[in-house]
Amino acid sequence: MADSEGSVEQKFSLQEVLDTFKLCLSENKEVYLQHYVAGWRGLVKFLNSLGSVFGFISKDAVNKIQVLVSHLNGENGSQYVTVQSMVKYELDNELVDLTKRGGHPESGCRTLLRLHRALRWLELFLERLRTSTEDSKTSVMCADAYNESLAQHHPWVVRKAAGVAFCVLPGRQAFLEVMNVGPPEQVVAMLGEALPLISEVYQITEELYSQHNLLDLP
Ligand code: 1Q0
Repeated sequence: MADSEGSVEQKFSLQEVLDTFKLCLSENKEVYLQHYVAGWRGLVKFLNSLGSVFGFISKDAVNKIQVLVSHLNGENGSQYVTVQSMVKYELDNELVDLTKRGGHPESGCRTLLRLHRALRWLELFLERLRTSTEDSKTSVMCADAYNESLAQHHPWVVRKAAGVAFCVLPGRQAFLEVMNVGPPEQVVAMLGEALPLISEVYQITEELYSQHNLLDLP
């Protein structure tokens, strides 16, 4: 099937996501927006392969990716090269709704914050997956990670829908297989490699947002 960019849709591979997260950090530890967004694209590809029950989640993620891409490709795109430069540019130019939603519902800052919170879920979930045993349930790992992170930012109805979706996740073995890495031990090894990267990107963004009081953007 061809995607919107006309290229042939490829299978998800964990390696590919790992590579994009590797590219995310600059030498002085700034986060490149382009690669951050590419990492999410890879994850959405994976989510789509799990079936239409996850459609409402992937739709929201795609919307957010698109908002960020349009900033990147817009006339002020050069201000959006890194998350650090985006925060500075949007704050300096009063382009962020800080306390209630208003004139800037699609600021880069508030849009990225939603993905940033989801990255914490990903980190917690993948760590559970990495240390899981054969009889562990992906639905439980996923729900526990969600309740510890993203759920705190979601209203009841979204939490309920997410809970339903988690129940139809493939079992651990099938889940590891669709990652297209190889046998379970290899997936576990690759997760061990991916997690510190994801975690570092998360920490750097978290600190930046915290310094600028941006962690509760409406
Ligand atoms: C594998 C199962 C995936 C489960 C994903 C867990 C996240 C559940 C989130 C459900 C909420 C989505 C509905 C929309 C919510 C929005 O209201 C909310 C706030 O935005 P706004 O504009 O209303 O203020 N949006 C969000 O919180 C953003 C949520 C983005 C979630 C993106 C999840 C992408 C998941 C990718 C699958 C990763 C699979 C991991 C294995 C891959 C190994 C590297």
